[in-house]
Formats: sequence, structure tokens, C-alpha cells
Amino acid sequence: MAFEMTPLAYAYDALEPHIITRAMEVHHGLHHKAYLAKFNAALEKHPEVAAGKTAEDILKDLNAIPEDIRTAVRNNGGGFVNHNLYFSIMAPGAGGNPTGAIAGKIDEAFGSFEAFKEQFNAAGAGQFGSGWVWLVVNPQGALEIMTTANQDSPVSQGYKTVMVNDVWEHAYYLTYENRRPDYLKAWWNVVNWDAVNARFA
Ligand code: MN3
Repeated sequence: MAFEMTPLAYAYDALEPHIITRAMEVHHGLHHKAYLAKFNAALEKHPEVAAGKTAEDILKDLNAIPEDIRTAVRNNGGGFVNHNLYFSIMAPGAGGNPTGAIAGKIDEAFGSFEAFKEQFNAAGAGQFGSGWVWLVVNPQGALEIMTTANQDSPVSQGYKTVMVNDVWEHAYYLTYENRRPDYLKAWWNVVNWDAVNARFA
């Protein structure tokens, strides 16, 4: 059983001007699709790895993956799962202050939404090279900001992922060229708090 692309809930041009159409076409239509194809190709060699599991489940115990496909699963399975969350928590006409249960939890953990945003953006700007900046629930049950390199997922380290921003250059170069901090700042305009709450629940 092969994993499949989750259709985007919005059009490629829907996140303009914060993320331009061509950036979404390349990111979702080419990069994301390529991770999925390579993930499925790796799993074809060991179909038992995916039997009865979600893609995220597979990433939870990388040591259980046969060695000959472990790196491919880590990189491409990670790429598939990380991008699924990223694309699912964005929407047009979104942004603004957090709503729902996550709003209070963010205040509790970081003091205020403004303080959280500042820390999240600083972590994203400080991630050297390609990677991701996350809001996660740590194994002790508390909210935490973390970064991962390449396509590594926090689920492989026992964390639950709540929201994520992609800081690979492919995520922002077409819209912002080399100005990653501008992208980090603008990205909050497309954060869909309903989707973040659904994920957090
Ligand atoms: Mn990406």
C-alpha cells in the first residue's frame, strides 16, 4: 500500500502575497511530491514496514526500519510527514491571535503570544542550513519550541508535533529571496489556528 498526496485545502495562489503562487507550485507540486515518491519507493523494498501504520508511525522508531532503507525513510518519510503538517496548518485569510485551547497553553508556556512568536522566529532564523522550527509537546507533556535539521521529525525523538514552519530555502526563496526573517514574520498571517487546535487536541 502506497502513501498518497493529501490534497491541499486551498489553491496555490491562496496564500499570496505572503507566499507567492510559484513558491507553492514548486513546494507542494514538486518538492513534496518528490519526497512522497521516494518514500514509497523505499517502502516497496520492505512492505512490512508500512503494514497497518501511518507515515508518522513509521518515523517513531527509526531503529526498527531495515538498515538498507533507513536513511531513505528518515529523509523522505520525514519530508512527506513534515510537509503534510506544514501545508495543513496554513490557510488564506488566517493568522491573527491564537484561538481555542492552544491560545491559553501558549500563554502558559511562553508568557504571551508575542513572546512565543519572537522565540519561534528566532529559533527558525537560527537554524543553520535546511530544517524546520516546531511547536511540540515534549515527553513530559509541556509545550516547547524546537528545531530539526534536514527532514528529521521530532516524532522520532518522542515528541508530539503541534505546528511547524519550513525554513528550507525552497520554502521562501521565490517569495523572499535570502530574507528568511521576513518569511518567518509574514508566515503568521497564514497560520490556521483551527487546524493547529485540531492537531493539538
Ligand atoms: Mn519544504
